[in-house]
Amino acid sequence: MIRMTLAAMAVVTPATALAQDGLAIRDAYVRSANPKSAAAFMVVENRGTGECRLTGVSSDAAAMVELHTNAEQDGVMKMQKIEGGIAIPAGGEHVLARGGDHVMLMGLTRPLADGDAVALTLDFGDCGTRQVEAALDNGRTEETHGAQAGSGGHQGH
Ligand SMILES: [Cu+2]
Repeated sequence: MIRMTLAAMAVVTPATALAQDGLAIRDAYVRSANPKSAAAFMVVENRGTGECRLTGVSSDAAAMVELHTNAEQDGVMKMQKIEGGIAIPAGGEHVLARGGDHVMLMGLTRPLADGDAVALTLDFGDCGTRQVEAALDNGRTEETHGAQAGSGGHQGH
């Protein structure tokens, strides 16, 4: 029995280790339309050989942090909590952008001003955690990820 367990671990461990080394987060920034809440956006890249799943985010800057997406409901775009996390495939990336998936910060411990940095801890489950600092930038336009433009009806971010 012990021999079988060791063999199984030998198969699983290398892929996991590579995946941990392969996560990169770029273009992180925060928008805040009111003193109570904010939304964080970023690109999560997985250069590893195994899938990683963003299961949750925590921050000292807010009482509650959730993964949200926008989905059309009865012709209106509405924010919804993402259940089960966001999978980032090996060799792929996931874009959190305005009008789409985002990190929602609710109950800000203090209002944010332009340039204020928010520290986020991203929990990737088996792939470990990552720290990212995202500065508030309400004037930012999403020229690099224009696919989200024109989705409309998304007030408050
Ligand atoms: Cu939201």
